Amino acid sequence: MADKQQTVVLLKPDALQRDLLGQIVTRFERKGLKIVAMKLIRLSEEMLEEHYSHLSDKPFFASLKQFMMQTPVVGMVFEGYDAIAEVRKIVGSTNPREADAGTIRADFSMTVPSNLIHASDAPETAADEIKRFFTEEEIFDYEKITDRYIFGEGV
Ligand code: IDP
Ligand code: MG
Repeated sequence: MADKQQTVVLLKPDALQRDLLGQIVTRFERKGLKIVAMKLIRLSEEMLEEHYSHLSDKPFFASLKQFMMQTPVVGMVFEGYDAIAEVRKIVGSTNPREADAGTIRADFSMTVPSNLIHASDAPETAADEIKRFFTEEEIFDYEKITDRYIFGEGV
């Protein structure tokens, strides 16, 4: 039985400015990933210092933080079997010009700083990011009429 997981996606300011929110969300919906949380978030510098702490010594850190604060971002939690890896697969590599065709980053973007989207990369980071960006009340547990067709026996 595969592992049912939850993972965080942030649609970055470039996705919002370029009116790509709907097209991006559609890609996850059609895969069968369930939206269990969704809201606009105004990111603070403190949140970004934590979220991108692995990049704090990089020369682009300040501009990355500034970029992420230009507009609200759309914060989402998706649920599904192996959701963390499946979402990363749909998102594609960090560099959109190295990402596989058919991924969001390859299909809609050109450069690393404007790669449209964040997705958690491991169970530990997904758990941290859910806590960082969402309260328990903002994460929903509900049945969809399509669950039985999408998940089948859940293998
Ligand atoms: P990821 O978003 O694919 O997980 P990370 O290495 O965690 O990639 O980097 C986080 C984000 O930081 C990237 O999505 C990108 O927006 C930005 N970033 C990473 N490397 C660079 C760089 O070399 N120049 C500018 N921005 C970068
Ligand atoms: Mg990352």
